[in-house]
Amino acid sequence: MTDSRRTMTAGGAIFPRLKALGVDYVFANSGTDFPPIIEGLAEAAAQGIDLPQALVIPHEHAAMGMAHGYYLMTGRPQAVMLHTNVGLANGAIGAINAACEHVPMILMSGRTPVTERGRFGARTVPIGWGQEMRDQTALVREAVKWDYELKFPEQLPALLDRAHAIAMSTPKGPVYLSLPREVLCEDLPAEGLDAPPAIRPARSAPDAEAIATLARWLAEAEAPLVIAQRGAGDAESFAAFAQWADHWGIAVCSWWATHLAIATDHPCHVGADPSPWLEKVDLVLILDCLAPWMPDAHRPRAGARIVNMGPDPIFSRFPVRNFRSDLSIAGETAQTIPALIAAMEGLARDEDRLSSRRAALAQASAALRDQQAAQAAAQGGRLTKAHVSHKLGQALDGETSTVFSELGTLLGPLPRRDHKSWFQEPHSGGLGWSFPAALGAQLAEPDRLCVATMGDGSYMFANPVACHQIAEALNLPVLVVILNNGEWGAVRQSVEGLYPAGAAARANRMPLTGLTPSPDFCKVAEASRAFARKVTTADELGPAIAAALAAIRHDRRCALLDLQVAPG
Ligand SMILES: Cc1ncc(C[n+]2csc(CCOP(=O)(O)OP(=O)(O)O)c2C)c(N)n1
Ligand SMILES: [Mg+2]
Repeated sequence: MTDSRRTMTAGGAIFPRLKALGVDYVFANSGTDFPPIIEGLAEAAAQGIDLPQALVIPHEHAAMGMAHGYYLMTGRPQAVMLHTNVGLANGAIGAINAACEHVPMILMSGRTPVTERGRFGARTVPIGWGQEMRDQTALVREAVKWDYELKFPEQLPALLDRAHAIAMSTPKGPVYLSLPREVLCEDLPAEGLDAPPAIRPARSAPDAEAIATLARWLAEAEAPLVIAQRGAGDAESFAAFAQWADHWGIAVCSWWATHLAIATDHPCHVGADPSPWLEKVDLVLILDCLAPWMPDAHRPRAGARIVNMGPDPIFSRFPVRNFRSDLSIAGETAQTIPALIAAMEGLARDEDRLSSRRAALAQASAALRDQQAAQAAAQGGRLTKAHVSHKLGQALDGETSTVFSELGTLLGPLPRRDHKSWFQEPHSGGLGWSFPAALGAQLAEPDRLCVATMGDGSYMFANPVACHQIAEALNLPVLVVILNNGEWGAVRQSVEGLYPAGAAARANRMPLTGLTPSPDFCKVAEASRAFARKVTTADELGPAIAAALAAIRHDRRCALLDLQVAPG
């Protein structure tokens, strides 16, 4: 309990208020704007006030990635506290990723002192002048749902309540609060900082009439297809969705899925390629997809009904997104799916049609898995992304695990079955995400096996020295699997896609895509006393994964595998 007679610095008051809002950790990277925050935090801790744990995170991009991963595991609000404009700039990619994936977080950074003298907290070092900006918030404004700069200390609790409510309202996302040092240095009463949130977040419920229409359309459809990118909601709605797809014989496609919506070996899962299905289906339910297909290459059948459903079904924040929507249904997926399933109960069913549809889907889905198994076979002892995915899948079988993939292992060749078992890099593509996201997930669930798989480029974007330091300091034994092809393969493939017979594709070494000489990534991991092993042949892979898992289980050490894969 906070004491009504006491005061504390506004900087310190941030922490008890965040605790009351349900924040477990503050991912922090401090600077000269932090004295009132650090002093207030120490004071509050000494007084036995209930606080979130404040963690030193030695790179802002890692702090943002950890908050992202922690949210994916828990669904709880996140807080990240950075240093003025420069820390905020380093965290900006994380804000862009969080915005794209609807990850709620209260992002804060100090504001360099406004005053030059004569006020407590005024500028004391030249960076007070050097870090001043006319509009610091501009660094992240496009990525956040709301922003504000604290003006008076007594505003702080109410502003945090508002920030939290906006971040957690549908569609969720990051918000930003700028914190000038002089204001943080002022005192405010400690009383009431532990009161419950003053503003509850608004959760959009799906419109019942629209749900009834969709239910009718789906029941009537000859060949319906769901394209799902951001999962199927929570554990219950995920399970219900799988049963529903089977019950109604509905194809589910995971084109560029960042979350798992359905088990990869579910008989209705038709894989990641929508093209063969789009041509024949008469209804497409786009379930929380920013870009459900590639308009340049894919075309839904003429006359097919197209429905967009998700927290923001028409993605109003994005300037250009012109996928047709005959029906748009807003709501959190964990609510819209059960509502849809309930609305379809009792609707007329043509059992013969449904069972032949189910059988055709099961056949297509099995054929896809056979094809993936053939691709995943070791090719002359060389490692490929598909083979690594297959072997990792075998090793993870029976484990409660989550794989974060960033140009890493492939969904399908790596079977995934559970809600929260698979996350792929956000569509905003701010690389360096999977390693810190796995660290955040591990912090949330210490007993889960958290795996970060990524390309060699993505590993370097993650500020690996900082991430390994965090893994050791916070005892987060994640498995890091680098699919090291010595290049930015995605960039090379993109050039080859646009200019297949061009000069760059024909060059011995394509410009601006090579990453050789490849660093000895094992030494980077070993610098923070992680287990590390480099693997060059397919034969070595199984034993290396087993040894890495043993180091994680028995010593609770972070483990890294540097896998020399063939260019894709
Ligand atoms: C922060 C950031 N910088 C640059 C890019 C552009 N980019 C997209 S994919 C890619 C290459 C990724 O290389 P790697 O992780 O090694 O995977 P690979 O394509 O080789 O499998 C780059 C540089 C990006 N998405 N994000
Ligand atoms: Mg690479």
